[in-house]
Parts: sequence; C-alpha cells; structure tokens
Amino acid sequence: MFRLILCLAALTVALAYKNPHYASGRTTMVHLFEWKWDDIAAECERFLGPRGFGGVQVSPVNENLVLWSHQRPWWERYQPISYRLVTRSGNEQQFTNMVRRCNNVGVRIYVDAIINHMTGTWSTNTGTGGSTANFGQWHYPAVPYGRNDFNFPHCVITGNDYRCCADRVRNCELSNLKDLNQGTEYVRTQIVNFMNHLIRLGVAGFRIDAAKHMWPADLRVIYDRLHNLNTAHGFPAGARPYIYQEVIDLGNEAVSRNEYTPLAAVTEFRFGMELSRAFKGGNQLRWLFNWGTAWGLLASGDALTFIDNHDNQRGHGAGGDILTYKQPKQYRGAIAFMLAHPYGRPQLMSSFAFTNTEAGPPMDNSGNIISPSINSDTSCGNGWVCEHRWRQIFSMVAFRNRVGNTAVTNWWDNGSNQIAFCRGNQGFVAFNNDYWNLSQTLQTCLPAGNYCDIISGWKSGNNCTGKRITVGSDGRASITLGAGEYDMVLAIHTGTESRL
Ligand code: LAG
Ligand code: CA
Repeated sequence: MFRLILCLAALTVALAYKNPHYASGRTTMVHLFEWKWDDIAAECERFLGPRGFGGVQVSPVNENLVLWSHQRPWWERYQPISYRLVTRSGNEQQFTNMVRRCNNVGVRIYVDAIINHMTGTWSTNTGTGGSTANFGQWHYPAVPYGRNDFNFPHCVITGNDYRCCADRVRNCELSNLKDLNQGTEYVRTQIVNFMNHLIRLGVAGFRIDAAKHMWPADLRVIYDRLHNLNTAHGFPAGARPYIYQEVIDLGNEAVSRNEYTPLAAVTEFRFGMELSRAFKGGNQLRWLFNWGTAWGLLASGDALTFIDNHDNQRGHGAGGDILTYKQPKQYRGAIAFMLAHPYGRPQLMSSFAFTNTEAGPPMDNSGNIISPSINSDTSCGNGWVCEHRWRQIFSMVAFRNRVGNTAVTNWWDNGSNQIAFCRGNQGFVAFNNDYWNLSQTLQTCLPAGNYCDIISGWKSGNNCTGKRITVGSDGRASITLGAGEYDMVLAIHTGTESRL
C-alpha cells in the first residue's frame, strides 16, 4: 500500500508539468516568433481567442545583448544580459498587459526561457534595456552574475561531445555562450525568481531552451520551486506550470530525451522530421497507420509536437530538411495530419518571411520591429507569413478542438499515398499525396447529412464555398481529391464550421 502511494505520488509529480492548462475545449498553441507584445495582445482578441487557439509561445522576454545597430539577427534574443523584461517585443508593462488580455479571451502565454547561458563575447556590451556586461570578467551586473556563477574550467562544446560526453554537453559552452552553473544555490535562485515573476504576471508555462545542456537534477530543483499558476488569471488552484524542455534527440547521443521525461514534457523533434519526410514523398503516407510510439516517438502526453520551429526552419539547431511555409502545399498537408491525428500536443509555427537565415524580423531604420498588417482577406502583410492565419491551418485547429480525445478509426489507404480516417463520430479527413486522383466512397463515421470541406473552402450560410460532402445513412460519402488540386487534404466535422 505504502509502495502504491509512493508510485502514485511520483506519477502525479511527473504529470504536474505536462498539462498546458488550456481553456476548456482548446488544444493547440502557436509560436508567434519575434512578435511584439502589443501585437500579440491584439491578435489574441481579434483572432486567436475567437478561433479557439489554446496558447501562444512568445520569443524570449528578458533583456538581450544588442550585437549591432544596423543589423539585428533573430538570434540576439538567445543571448541574455539580464532578467529585466525589456526586449524589442516590448517592456514589462506591455508584457503584463498582453498576458492579461490574452488570458481574458482564453489564450495562454508560454515563455521561451533562456536559463542555460548568458551572452557570448562581443565588441558591444549593451542590452535592449541599457544594461551592460563585462564579458572578460563574466560580469553581468544587472542580475548580478559573476565568475563564480558560471561553469569552471571554461570549455566549449565540440561536435564529438554530443556522442561521447554528457558532462561536457552540460558543463561546457553551447556556441561560446557563457554557461551558467545551475548547481549553485545562487544561480538557481536568480532563475527561479525570474520564472516566478512571470508566473505572477499570469503566464501558463515555459519552453526550456537548451534543456539538453543542463543537468536534469538541477532542473528538477528549479521546477519544484516554481509557484503555482496565478488563480487571478483563471487557473485552477494548485496548477503547476506547463514545461516543455527543448531536447533535440534524433538518437545515438550521450544525452537522451528519456532523462527529461520524468521531469516534464519534451519537444519531439522526430515528429516533424518524419512527417516532413512523408509529405515530401520520401515515405508513403500509408505507413502512418500506426503513427505514434510505434515510430519511436515519445509517449503522447510527454510530447510537444510541431513540424518546423524557429531553428530548423532556417537550418539552425539539428535535423535538416523540414517542411516550412516555403513548400506550402506539402506543409499544409503535414500540418493537417498533425492536427487531425490525436498524437501529441501540437504547436504551430508563425514566421516572418526570410531568405537570409540570420535575418531578424521586419524592422524600421531605428531597429524597431514593424508590426504585421492585416490584409482585407485576413492574411498578414509587412513581411509576416502568419501561417496560423492560413485558412487550411486555422480550420484544422477547430477540427482538433471538435474531435477532442477520440481515437483514430476506420483507417483507409490505397497502398500508397492516399489515406483517410475518422475521429470518433466527430471528424473525417482524407489526404492524397499521390500523382493520381483520389475518387472513392469512404466510411466517414459521421451522422448522415451535408458538410462543407473546411480545406477547399468554408461554410457560408447554407452553402459551401468549396466542396460539399453528403454523408449517407450508412456513414459513407463520395470523396474526391485531385492530384492537381490546390490542397491535398479534405476535412469535415460535426462542428458549426463544417456541418450544414
Ligand atoms: C537554442 N536551443 O537550445 C535555441 O533554440 C537556438 O535558437 C539558440 O541558438 C541556442 N539554443 C542558444 O540559446 C541561436 C542561434 C545561434 C546563436 C545563438 C546565440 O542558432 O547561431 O549563436 O542563438 O545568439 C550566435 C552565433 C555563434 C556565436 C554565438 C555566441 O551564431 O557563432 O558563437 O552567437 O556569441
Ligand atoms: Ca550548461
């Protein structure tokens, strides 16, 4: 009995950090990469809240080093100079206001927390809030940190370390970024204070940047000192922050993702890699019939899933050849599969357009980020891609919300790249990634009636602007998806957006 209680207690602790605490009926978050806080607040109210999005991952919130004035690479934000909330996205007051406004419309905020390291060594030494540093002395007076707060002796991670040496991956510098020692009480306290400050302001959780480069035992201490989520922002009493740890584990490394799943959730990089491969034609879609742990993926509740992220969409981080907005038809296919399938906790990427992989977001001559504009067709302008506003993508968010936790049933495939499946009696989806047309009568599992395909169009009054699907009393319907169509997906569901 005592053993059982111990086991249950351990299980509760592990699960505590794996709940995103979405508002009821919501399932999906979006990374609004490099967006300003005021713009995110507006986006929550005008789009994300009404469209049923669960949350937003925001870019790093704390002060970072400014490398050059004329050029502002996106990655400057991964070089912290203090824990003051002042970046090109906005100041503390703007951040506080954003969190409040987003929570008010049922959209949670998750912060990208950079706690493994501070800056590299550069010829400039001033941050986005005016704080300075003395790199040669490891001195960050605005925290303050000094030499004793960093790992010693000084070393830099090499490619080979990832294969041989977990201790070097954790105690040496990642890309020459000064490596904090989370084993010391003082460093832990600074990090915990920073994160608790954000919890007080109403955030729902954190992405732990470079988690692979920190010791799990140190992270456990930090997580367990975090406060419960702020009930004044609508969280239930006793709720722990949602934590997803960035661990790139494509196999065969000294550090494994399995060292981190006992603590909290983990970013599942194999997910986007495999789906990108399949939707690029490198693997047949029919093999996705057992998508999930059978593919070597993490347990579903442990996995933060995504196709591309801010690193691998531009060849940073690890694991190349990921689908992005630049291959839109296949990308929309992979995203639709991610959202239609029950595996994992999905995160969408929302990008600014780029050709130069170093380039930061659209900015004016003074270095201020330019806000996305909203076109009359609801897409974005001013250099922002806004994948989350693509109809095929936000419509599948509604699909996922509707089908909830129902299982995949009635899997069908043509032995190649045409597949279809049901989600309970709530949703049906079909894909055609073959070079020939799909034309079949398929079991949809939906109640008899008429539905609008939410991919080729939308419901407008009693009509469909795209395909109209009639489900018979036997649940079957005639489904067509031409190889040359704009999209390779067809989706219908019982929610108001689709059912006539
Ligand atoms: C991450 N996850 O573990 C982030 O997702 C990733 O975007 C961060 O790297 C990295 N860890 C550190 O937080 C990015 C860029 C790097 C960049 C780094 C720091 O991918 O290229 O390094 O942010 O800004 C840059 C230069 C390096 C230089 C370093 C230190 O590219 O050449 O050594 O700065 O000055
Ligand atoms: Ca480290």
